[in-house]
Amino acid sequence: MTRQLSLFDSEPPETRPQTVVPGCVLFPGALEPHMAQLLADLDQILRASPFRHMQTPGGHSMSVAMSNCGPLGWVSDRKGYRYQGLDPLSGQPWPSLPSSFSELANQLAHLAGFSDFHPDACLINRYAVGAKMGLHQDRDEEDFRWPIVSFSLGLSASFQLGGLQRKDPVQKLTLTHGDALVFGGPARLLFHGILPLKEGPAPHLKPSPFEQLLNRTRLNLTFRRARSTDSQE
Ligand code: MD3
Ligand code: FE
Repeated sequence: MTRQLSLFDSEPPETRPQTVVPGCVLFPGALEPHMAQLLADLDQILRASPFRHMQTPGGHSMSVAMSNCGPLGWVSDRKGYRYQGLDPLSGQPWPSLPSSFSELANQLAHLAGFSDFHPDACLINRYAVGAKMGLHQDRDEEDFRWPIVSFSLGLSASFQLGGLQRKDPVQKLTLTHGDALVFGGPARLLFHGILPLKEGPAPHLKPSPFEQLLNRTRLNLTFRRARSTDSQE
């Protein structure tokens, strides 16, 4: 028996997709060929809907600054967590989701075994040194059959991946500039978080002000299907 030929067989082993746990696939460096376009598009999005520190329902300010693009954006305030079509800062719709982003997220989801993923929300997280995201589950979406796709840019972070209960043991994974991750199926409701960001070696970037930001910070994009596709597609 010969095993199935993979698209990635000609690549060095460190850039091949890795299944971290069932339903969670890491694509090391998968964003690298698309980096210039991704960063140019992001720069434009953030001019229209800049990063802001949202309030938690408990009244604390999050250490991670956030923005969104796409038909829906994730927001948090004293009233709770939800997806909404308008940016509360501008009162305008969130910037549109560039097709270059959604096509790449769709391809990676497909390679991880999730076909026909059409995200309607992209949350953009910005971590300065010291910023963190505590262990949590992503449960604000209507249909957990859709995966979440994550793009990591800038400084490396220590990602924690746990189980279906908060008390379950966690494994650590380093996410670096250019990595993509897909979480679906049995991994979709796993607890996860980001340890406080440390200063670190800077990725290779152009001298433009936006790219230089990535020498001091980490950005993470998560592509989500917030509203169910049942009865509309
Ligand atoms: C595992 N963001 O925005 S992305 C988030 O790096 C979030 O900013 C982190 O967790 C970050 O909600 C981690 C990786 C990720 C995203 C969604 C998941 C991991 C996940 C959903 C289920 C399980
Ligand atoms: Fe999350």
